[in-house]
Amino acid sequence: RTLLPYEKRAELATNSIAKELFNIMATKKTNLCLSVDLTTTTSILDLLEKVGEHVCLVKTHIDIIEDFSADFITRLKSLAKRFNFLILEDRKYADIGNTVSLQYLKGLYKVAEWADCVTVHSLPGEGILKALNNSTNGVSQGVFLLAEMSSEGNLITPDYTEETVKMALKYPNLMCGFVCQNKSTFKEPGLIQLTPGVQLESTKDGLGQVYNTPEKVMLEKGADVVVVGRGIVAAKSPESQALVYKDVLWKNYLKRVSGKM
Ligand code: UP6
Repeated sequence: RTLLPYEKRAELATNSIAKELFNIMATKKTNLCLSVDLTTTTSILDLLEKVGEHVCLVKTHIDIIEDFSADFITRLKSLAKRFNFLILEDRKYADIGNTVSLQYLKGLYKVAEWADCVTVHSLPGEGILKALNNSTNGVSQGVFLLAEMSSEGNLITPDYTEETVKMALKYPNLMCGFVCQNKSTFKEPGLIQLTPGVQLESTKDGLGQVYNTPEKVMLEKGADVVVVGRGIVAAKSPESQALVYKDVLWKNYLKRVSGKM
């Protein structure tokens, strides 16, 4: 899986968002996902004006924003269109199917109306995927299922990871891929490995986050799309730092698919 170029893997994707994301990566030559973990709409929009051209995916935590409005979503969507990136709401749904369906479609944020894809825990069982599968209203959407986490001491076991992958494979039309840390987690080349916990500056934060380098996640750990948050967002110049991450990730991607590792 990890030796195939993204444009080939686009052809093998069974979910339309995964296909689009592979194609965006191949076209823009970036596999950087920016996690915009900021709490005001202007700070997010200003940052995306500067770095939108360098990313394939923007990951939001919509519920940390203090001045959320429908207008913010309009602006975010127009940036996504202008710069050709997709939007992942990192909600990490983890309840019974019925509740998750309501959380996805309703409430203040109406995630289903604007997010191309969302993150979901497998913990509650298959009903969570059934619920999301039935909540599409005919629009394209995708799910990244959490098969592993980056944080120290997390309770996910190898068995849980394996069962998570099995569950996902029953929903090929819904599944974009996995939030995971290792290349052995799944084999299917049409699915995407989204890997957070990446930074150049530090190896951990004070609250359990563990970081690997861009080179390690690309060459050893099988990452396809790489999530960077504070490595860019908290940098002195987020714009130039985004470019640094984009370049080092792409260089290692090219090395990986060239087979000369
Ligand atoms: N995230 C992780 N690890 C996981 C899953 N998700 O860090 O296993 C998310 C966090 C955060 C981002 O919720 O938004 O990825 C990482 O941010 P950071 O680069 O600032 O640590």
